[in-house]
Amino acid sequence: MKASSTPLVGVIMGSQSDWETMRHGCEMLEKLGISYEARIVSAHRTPDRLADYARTARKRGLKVVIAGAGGAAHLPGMCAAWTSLPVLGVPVESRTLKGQDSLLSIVQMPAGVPVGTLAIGKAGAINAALLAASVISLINEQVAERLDTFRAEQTASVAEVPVG
Ligand code: RP5
Repeated sequence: MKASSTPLVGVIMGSQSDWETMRHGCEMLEKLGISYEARIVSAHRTPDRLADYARTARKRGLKVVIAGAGGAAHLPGMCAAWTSLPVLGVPVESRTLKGQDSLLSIVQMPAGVPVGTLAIGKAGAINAALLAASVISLINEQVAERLDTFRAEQTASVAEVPVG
């Protein structure tokens, strides 16, 4: 799925170190059969790469961008500055402040350029993929069906009585 020539979702992250978190979102996209690409794009270390990526994203057929970053996490906001596609931000858990810095950096966008912000860490990465699937389900019936199946299976998997 990752190597698809026409990815629907772009998953970008500020550093290789973010992959441990972001891979969970990519796994969910794979589970839902949604084509995606994963790239390291840093707002401060590779600013030109970010500008190129975000400015061409819509033209290349992407429908949603998921951007994960930690610390002074300006990647999602800067990405949203360059594209009007939906941008979903995943705050990566940082060593020193446990991702609270990432969360506040991403969530507090001034009015006018939105970033849909998810939870810190793995849950946020997975939910970003599910939210991207919801967006794509508006124009893709197969994805809508897979999403409904996922939700039904998840519901069925919850035991009524705790064990142990
Ligand atoms: C951010 O700095 C990245 O998104 C990453 O979460 C954080 C630390 O990056 P490394 O120093 O591990 O490359 O840009």
